[in-house]
Amino acid sequence: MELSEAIAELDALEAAGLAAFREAGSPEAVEAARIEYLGQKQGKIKAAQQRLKQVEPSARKDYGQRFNAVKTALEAAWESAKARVDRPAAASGLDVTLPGTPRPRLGHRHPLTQTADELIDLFGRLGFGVARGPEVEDVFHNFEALNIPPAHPARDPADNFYLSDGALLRSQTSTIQIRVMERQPPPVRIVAIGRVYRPDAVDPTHSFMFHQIEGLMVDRGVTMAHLKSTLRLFAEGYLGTDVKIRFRPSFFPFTEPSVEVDMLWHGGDRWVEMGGAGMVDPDVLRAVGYDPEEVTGFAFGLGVERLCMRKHGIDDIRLFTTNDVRFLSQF
Ligand code: FA5
Repeated sequence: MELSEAIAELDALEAAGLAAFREAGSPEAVEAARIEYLGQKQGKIKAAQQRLKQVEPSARKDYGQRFNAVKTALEAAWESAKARVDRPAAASGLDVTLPGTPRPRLGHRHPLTQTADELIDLFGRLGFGVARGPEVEDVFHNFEALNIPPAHPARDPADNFYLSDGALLRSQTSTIQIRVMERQPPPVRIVAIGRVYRPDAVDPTHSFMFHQIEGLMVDRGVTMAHLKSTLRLFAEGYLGTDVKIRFRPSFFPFTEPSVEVDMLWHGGDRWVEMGGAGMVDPDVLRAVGYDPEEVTGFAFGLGVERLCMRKHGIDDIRLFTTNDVRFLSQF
């Protein structure tokens, strides 16, 4: 074979091979071009190499040189085609060095929801299960079963949100004590968290809607000592071991004796009431069918907003309901 003819074939092979790799748009197409041109068995480069034997011996050196150049060019074209189809984003003109789109801002649970979960968790570790009750209550559960007779000032329409037909928005979570005891025999050890409603004048520590966490423990031999140590353990667990709380004698129609529990407020210059508590009145136990000669119990009802405020140094209860993200995003 004439050298010029053989070289012309190599030129044509190079041009066709380069075009094939340039036009291959997918990993499959690149692989097909590789097999066609660079394949070990039947590739066109292999065939061109074998053609060396047909070239006159004196021209083999020139043919060999040109052959090596074509082979190197096709291998390089294969490498760059591979890199191109492996990175389609780069080939499509996407500039990966541009600043990204900001991640969407995720919301989170309201501080009071977080507080409720923490309180339930803490009392859970002290052995208290969780109970629930309705926010729209009847007069029986909100007052009567709690020893609050019809003429009692706590029933005053000015102090409650009455709806129709002897129903009202519950003014305390103590209603749940009754509902739990109606449902199950002793022993009982539960907490219940929920909203309560009172037409109180609003100030930094009072709202007309707030949350209470109610606790109830009824069993043989439950005493005031159990109540005090439970509340102290809870306060230290939630507010830290350096918290200062104090118990004051008080009165509730459904507990005897009764106490109020205060916590030293942030700043340390005044006491704020955390909740009410006491030993469940024997009449209340009797009304739900428990035998006060057999079992005794304690109950407490604590203000959830105030606990959260004391823990996080919040100075105004209204912040919980004004939906200011500068406040909410801190939790
Ligand atoms: C009661 O509601 C009783 N049911 C508590 C109780 C339960 C006593 C079981 C005995 C046995 P009191 O009205 O004091 O008690 O309210 C309890 C707590 O709720 C208060 O100490 C305070 O922390 C919170 N609280 C009361 N009123 C408001 C209000 N307007 N805004 C925010 N928190 C309040």
